[in-house]
Amino acid sequence: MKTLLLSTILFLSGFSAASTELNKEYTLWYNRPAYNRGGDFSKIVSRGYPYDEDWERWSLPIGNGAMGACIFGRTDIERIQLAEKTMGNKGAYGMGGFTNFAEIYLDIHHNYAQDYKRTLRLNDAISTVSYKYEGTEYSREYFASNPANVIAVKLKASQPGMISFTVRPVLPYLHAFNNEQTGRTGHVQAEKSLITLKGEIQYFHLPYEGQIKVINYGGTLSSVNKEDNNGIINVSKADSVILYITAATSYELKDSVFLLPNAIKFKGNAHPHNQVTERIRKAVEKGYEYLRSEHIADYQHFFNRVDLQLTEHTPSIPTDKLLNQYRNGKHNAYLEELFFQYGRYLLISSSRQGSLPANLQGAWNQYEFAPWSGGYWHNVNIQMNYWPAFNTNLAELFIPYMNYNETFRKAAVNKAVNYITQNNPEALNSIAEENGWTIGTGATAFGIEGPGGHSGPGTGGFTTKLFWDYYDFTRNKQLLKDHVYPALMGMAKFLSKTLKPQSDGTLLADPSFSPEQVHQQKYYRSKGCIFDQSMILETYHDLLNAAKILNDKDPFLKTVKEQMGKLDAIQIGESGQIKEFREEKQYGEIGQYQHRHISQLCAMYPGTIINTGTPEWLEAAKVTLKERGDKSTGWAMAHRLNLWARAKNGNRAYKLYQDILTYGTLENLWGSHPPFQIDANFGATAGIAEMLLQSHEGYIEPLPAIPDNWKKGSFNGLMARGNFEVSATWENSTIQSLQILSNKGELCRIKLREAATAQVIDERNKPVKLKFSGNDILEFKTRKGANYKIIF
Ligand code: FUC
Repeated sequence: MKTLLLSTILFLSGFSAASTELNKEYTLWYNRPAYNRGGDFSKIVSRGYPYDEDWERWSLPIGNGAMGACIFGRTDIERIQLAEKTMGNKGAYGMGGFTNFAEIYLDIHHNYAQDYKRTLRLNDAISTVSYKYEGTEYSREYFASNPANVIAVKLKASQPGMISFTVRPVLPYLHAFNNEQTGRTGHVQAEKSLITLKGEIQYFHLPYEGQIKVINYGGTLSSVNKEDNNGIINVSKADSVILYITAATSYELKDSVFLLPNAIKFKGNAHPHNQVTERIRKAVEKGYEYLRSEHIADYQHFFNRVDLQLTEHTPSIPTDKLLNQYRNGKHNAYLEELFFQYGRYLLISSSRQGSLPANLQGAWNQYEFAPWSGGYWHNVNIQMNYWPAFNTNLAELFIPYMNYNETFRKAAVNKAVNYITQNNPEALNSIAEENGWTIGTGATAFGIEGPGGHSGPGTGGFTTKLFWDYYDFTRNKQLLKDHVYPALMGMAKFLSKTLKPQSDGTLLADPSFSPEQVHQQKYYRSKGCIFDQSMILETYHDLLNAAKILNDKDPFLKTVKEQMGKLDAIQIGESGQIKEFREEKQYGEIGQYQHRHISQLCAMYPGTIINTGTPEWLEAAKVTLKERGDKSTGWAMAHRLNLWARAKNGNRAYKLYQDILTYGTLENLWGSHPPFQIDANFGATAGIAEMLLQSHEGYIEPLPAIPDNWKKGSFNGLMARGNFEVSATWENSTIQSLQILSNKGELCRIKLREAATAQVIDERNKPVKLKFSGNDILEFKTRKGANYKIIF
C-alpha cells in the first residue's frame, strides 16, 4: 500500500510537464570581465570577416526576440552592445544586412575590482555583475524583456550614495550623409533623464530611434550635450540606478519589403519615435520589479518545459575554464547539459512572435556588416536554427519564421516564374501563382533570391520540411490548413516544374546543384543530384500526407503522384555510399571529399526517406558519413550529430557533440563557424534531443542513440510527433521509467525493447488497452490532455 501510494505521488508529480522549476541552475559565469584587447569597434579581419574577439568570445548575450544586447561586464568602462534585428544597411552582398545599432558605454572608472563575478543565468534569463571596489560591494543586473520590449539594467551598491558614472552611448559606423552605399546618419542627444539616439540608414531611407531612460534613486543626474553631438548623462552619488533601453526602426514586415526597390521599401511607414517613447513610458510606469517578474514568467513559460539531467554534479569552476578542460579531454556532463539548454535559451531570446526570425547571428551583431549579412541562409543555416523548436518544446518560436516566409511569398512567386522561364520555359504557367514559389540560398530581412549558382531548387523543399514538422509535432489542423498546406502546395508546384524527363524514364531537376559542392574550383552543376531529388520527394510525401488529412482533392496531386515514381531520389554508389551526384561512382570522385555540407543526407535528417525501414540506404548513409569525416565547421558538425543520432549510433553522435564543444564553441558558448554563427548552437541542441527521443518513423522511440557515457539520466518534456510530451529516466543505458502526456489525443505508438511485457496506466492508475505490432511496438489510444505511464 505504502509503495503504491509513493509511486502514485511520484507518478503524479512527474507529470508536471512544464515543471515550474528546473532541477538545476544553469549559469554561464566568469571571474573576469570580457576582454578589451581589440579596442572597441575593432575590425580585425579574420578569413575575410571582421572579427572583434572581445565581443565574439567573451560578451554575454541577452535578447527579447527583437533586440539583442551583449554584456561585457566591465568595471572600468562597461560596454553594452545593442542590436535590433530590423536595423539593416546594404549588407555584405547588396541584399541588405544586419548592422550594429549602438554601443552604450557606462564610464564607471572602477579600474580594479575584487571578488569579481559575472553571470548569465539561463533559468531566469538574467545577467549579473558583482565585485568589490574600495570597500563597497557593487552589483548590476541586466535582462531583455519581451513583453515590455525594453532592456532593463539595475546598478546597486552596498552603501548609499556610492554610484557615480556616465551613460555614454555611441552610434557606430557613421558615414557621410551622401554615401548612399554605407551611409548612416545619426546623433545622440540628452535631455534631463533621457538620451535619444536618432538617425537614418541611407541605403533604405530607414529611420531609426533608440532611447535610454536613466532613473536615479538618491544622488543627482545631469545631462550634457557635447559639441560633437554626443549626449551623455552623468549620475552622481546615487544609491541605485535603473536604465531602460529600447530601439526600433520604421521597418514593417510587409510584402513591399521584398517587392519594392531599396529606396522606397519603407516609405510611408511611421517613424519609430512614438513606439520607443511609448515603450519607455510604460516601463517607467510599471517599474523595475514588475518588469522583472513579468520577464521571468514570460521566459520561464518556454524555458521550463524541458529538463535534462546527465549528472548530479554542478562544477564550481568558471565556464571558460570548464570549456577549456573539456577541450583538453576532461569531459563534463554538466557542460553538456548547459550547452543543450543554452541553445533553447538563445532561441527564446532571438525568435519571438512579432519580430523577425532568428538570423545567422540570432539577434546579436557588433559589426557594420555582419558576416554573410546576418541573413537567413536557406541551404542549411536557417533550417538548422529551427530544428530545436520542434523537439525541445518551443514550437511557437517557429512562428516568426513562418510569418517572414509568408510575407516574402509574393516575391518568391516572382522568383519561381523567373527560374522556370530561364530553366524550363516549356513548363511555365501563364498564371504566375500556378508556378508556385521558391527560395534560393540567400535571404535577409530585406530581400530574397531564387535558387541557382551553388544550391539547387531543393533548398525550397529543405525549407518546407520545417512547415511540415511544425504541423507534425503540434497536430494543429487549422495550422495545417491555413499555413502548412499552402506552403507545401506552392513549393510542390514550383518543384514539379524544375524536373525534366530523361531517356531512362526518370524525371530530374535540371539544373541541379548539391549545395556549395565544388569540383575543379567551380560549383558543380549536374542533373538530379541527390539533394534536389530527395528534397522534392520529401515535399511530395508531406504534401500528400497533408492532402489526405485535409481530404483535399486538388487535381495537381495527380501530377505529384505521377512524378513521385520517377524521381529515383536515392542512389547507392560503388563505395557503398549514398551518392551525392548520379554520375558519381566512387565516393568523393566529384567534389570536395570532406565538404562541410552533407546535403545528400538531408533525406536522413531533417528528411525521413532514409530510415531504419530502408536498411540498405541507412548503411550507405553511414558510409557517406564516415567518408565525409567528423571535424568540420560548427553547423556542419551539428548536422553530422543529428545524422549519427538518426543512424542510432549514440557513441558516434556523442563524439560529434564533443567535437562541437571542443572545436566549434567559444568561451561564451556561442557556436563558431568560425566566425560566430548561431546555427551550431541550435543544431547541437536539436541533436541532443534527437539522441534522446525520435519519432520520425511512425512511432516514438525513447533513447534511440544513447551513448555509453550517459549511463544514467533523465529528461522531461521533450516532444514527439503527434504532440506528445515525453519524459524518461534511464540507468545503465536501459530505460527505467517513461511517461507521456498526450496534448492532442492522438494514437500513441512506442517502440520499446520491452514492448511485450510492458503495461500502460493512465493517471487514475487504470491499465490502458494495448495493441502490439511486431515485437517491439506497442500502440494505444490516448485522450487529449491525459497522462500515461509505461510500467516495465
Ligand atoms: C552557407 C554555408 C557557409 C556559411 C553560410 C552562412 O552558405 O555553406 O559555410 O555557413 O551559409
